[in-house]
Amino acid sequence: MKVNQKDIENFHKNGFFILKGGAIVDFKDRIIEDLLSIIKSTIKYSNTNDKTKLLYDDFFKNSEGSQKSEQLSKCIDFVIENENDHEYSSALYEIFYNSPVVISSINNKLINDTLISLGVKHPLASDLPLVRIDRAKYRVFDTPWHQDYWQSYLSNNAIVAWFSLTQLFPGIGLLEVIPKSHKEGCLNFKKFEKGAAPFTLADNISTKRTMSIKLNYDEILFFNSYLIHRSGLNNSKTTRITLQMRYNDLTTLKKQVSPYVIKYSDCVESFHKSQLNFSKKSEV
Ligand SMILES: O=C(O)CCC(=O)C(=O)O
Ligand SMILES: [Fe+2]
Repeated sequence: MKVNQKDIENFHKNGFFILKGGAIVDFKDRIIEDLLSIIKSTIKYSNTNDKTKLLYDDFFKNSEGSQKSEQLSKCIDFVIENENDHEYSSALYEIFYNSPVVISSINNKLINDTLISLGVKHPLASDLPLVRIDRAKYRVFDTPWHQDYWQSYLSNNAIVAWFSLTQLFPGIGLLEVIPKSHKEGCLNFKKFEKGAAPFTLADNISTKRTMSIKLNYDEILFFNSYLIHRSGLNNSKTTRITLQMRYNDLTTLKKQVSPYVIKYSDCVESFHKSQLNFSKKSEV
């Protein structure tokens, strides 16, 4: 699964490269195995009633014979069809981030070697791996035209590795990219008002050359952080689950700082506040 000279040239020319190989199947299967166990535990330890839990349990057991990506699709679709107010799918979006298997997938040799071949001499994580859950026909979280530069702001040659865990087909919302647009460098961006994404490009861009990236299960997309891209619309009946990993380069860092910020979570903050109120009350 070596990256050859032509691949490297095309990556620099077009701003993206697709890596293909059998080892990618094993890599994705391991992540899916973990996501499935998180889905099962989330339902099992929730406060839903025992009858509903049994229903889920039965469904999960019945899906076990299928191929991993199909099993993940079936299970997440079943959860989304049967939940109220995105109760479980919203929780899963938060929890997937905290999986040690997902976090450690950022240190994959195959990905690391590819990054080096594509010009990131000493890869550094610029973010934790993000697991996106894109529900069918749900537009709020679609990402408009943007560059990932604002996430990977420390290196000019930062690269994003993007791949899908569920099967990709045109209606599910393929990632759309504008080949060669990375050559423009960092473009101005502005606040995005129409959805959950924070930013979009400030100025109009030519979208004539837009390409939808259809990846097979044994493929991973690598793209330059300056490449202009956006979410395709998921008009299908099935959820799309994808992963993105972002890397800076230690040898080109503009500043030697960490992009991670330790944050006091809302949950801990409100607990502390309630404790403070409680102790104030008891003093009176
Ligand atoms: O997967 C997608 O639809 C878009 C992902 C993306 O561009 C991002 O999260 O930066
Ligand atoms: Fe992006």
